[in-house]
Amino acid sequence: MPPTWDRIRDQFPILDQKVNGRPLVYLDNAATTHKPASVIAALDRFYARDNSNVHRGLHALSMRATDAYEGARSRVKTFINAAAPEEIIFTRGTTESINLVAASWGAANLRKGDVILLTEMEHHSNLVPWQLVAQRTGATLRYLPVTGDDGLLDLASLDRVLTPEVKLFAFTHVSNTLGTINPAAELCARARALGVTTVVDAAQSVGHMPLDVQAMGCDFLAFSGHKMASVTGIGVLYGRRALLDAMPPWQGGGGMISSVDFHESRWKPSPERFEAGTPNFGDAVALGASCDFLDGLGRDEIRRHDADLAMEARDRLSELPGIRILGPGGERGGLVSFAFSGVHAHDVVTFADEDGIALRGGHHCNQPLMRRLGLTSTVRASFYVYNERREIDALVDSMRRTIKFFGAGG
Ligand code: 7TS
Repeated sequence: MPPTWDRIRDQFPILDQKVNGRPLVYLDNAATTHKPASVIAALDRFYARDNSNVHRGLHALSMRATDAYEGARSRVKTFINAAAPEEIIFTRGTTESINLVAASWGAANLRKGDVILLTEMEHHSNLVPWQLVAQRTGATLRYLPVTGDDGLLDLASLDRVLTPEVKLFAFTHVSNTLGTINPAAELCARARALGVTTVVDAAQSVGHMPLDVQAMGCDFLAFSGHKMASVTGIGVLYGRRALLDAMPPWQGGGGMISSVDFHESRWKPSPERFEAGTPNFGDAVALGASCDFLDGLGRDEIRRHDADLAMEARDRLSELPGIRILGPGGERGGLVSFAFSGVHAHDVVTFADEDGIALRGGHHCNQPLMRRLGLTSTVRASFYVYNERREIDALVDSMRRTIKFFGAGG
């Protein structure tokens, strides 16, 4: 079935179920999205017909599997408008992609006195790897502040923090807690003007909106398949070719060498240099299928759809007593986070589950941001292509029930 908005829910088999006797309302898409039948079928077809190890054999199945794997790389290249397929490295996901840059580029380029610039809204995946490489190299971390509950980056402070000691600027495109869409092209241009290398965490953006790495002007970009209608265990690191060619391997093994001696080896260029061992070719094929699915729906249309739902949810929730809504009052990505005075996020989420609604409650791997905002946790509703307005009705009704039960909100 070609992807269409018409009867879109029918294309996601998992949605057709009841939870606690109520129709499932899945609003935990920032954690992971569901997979359409076309992606599941692509995976099934690959394993049923083409499975074989890639880049190794001269037999028919191995050649078919290699074509499928390299075809997926080309598909991802087009999806984000990279300049060449060699700029697409398959990883396990956003976390591994960022760790790759930190371990390889970081170790080769950072030393004592250098500064790594991050923002206060980073997911732990775009924070802890930099702490580790800072400890190893003697570089230090610095943060671009967030303005407050409206969750914008404090761009007025950028000149103060983006100084000549900064060697790398890593920031998220869309915040997984605030829903803020950061001005990635502007931030990359400001960094580039000072010769600063940029890493963009696109985990929450690439499946929700058009994304063009050349227009954005980033040096590296990381994302995960499972947050964009594809499967777990596959993700991407995009890197500009000149940078990748100058970087040392981060893991050694089969597939990444041009020759090996007892005491030293030579490396292949990117992408093989960074894909030691048998790569996850089956899931890469599924990622290619999810690119087809999302482009079939239209990335502008997806952005509009997800943002409209998130903004409507924000506006309707803001009418509830005792609620604190985080993130921008204007345009935002497809999610909304909130907190009730006097009710723990875990209680809210447990109550919602009784109503068949899947929400997330906690710190969302944003502990420093939570501290900055004076919170320990929030409740988060996050939307994707199959969500509908009536699910916001269900969410608001459930939140009303929670407030009534806990006597919260005054
Ligand atoms: N960066 C951002 C902005 C994220 O939201 C996440 C996952 C990651 C990185 C890590 O992605 P992974 O696929 O490597 O794990 N975010 C969430 C979330 O908000 N709830 O569960 C996972």
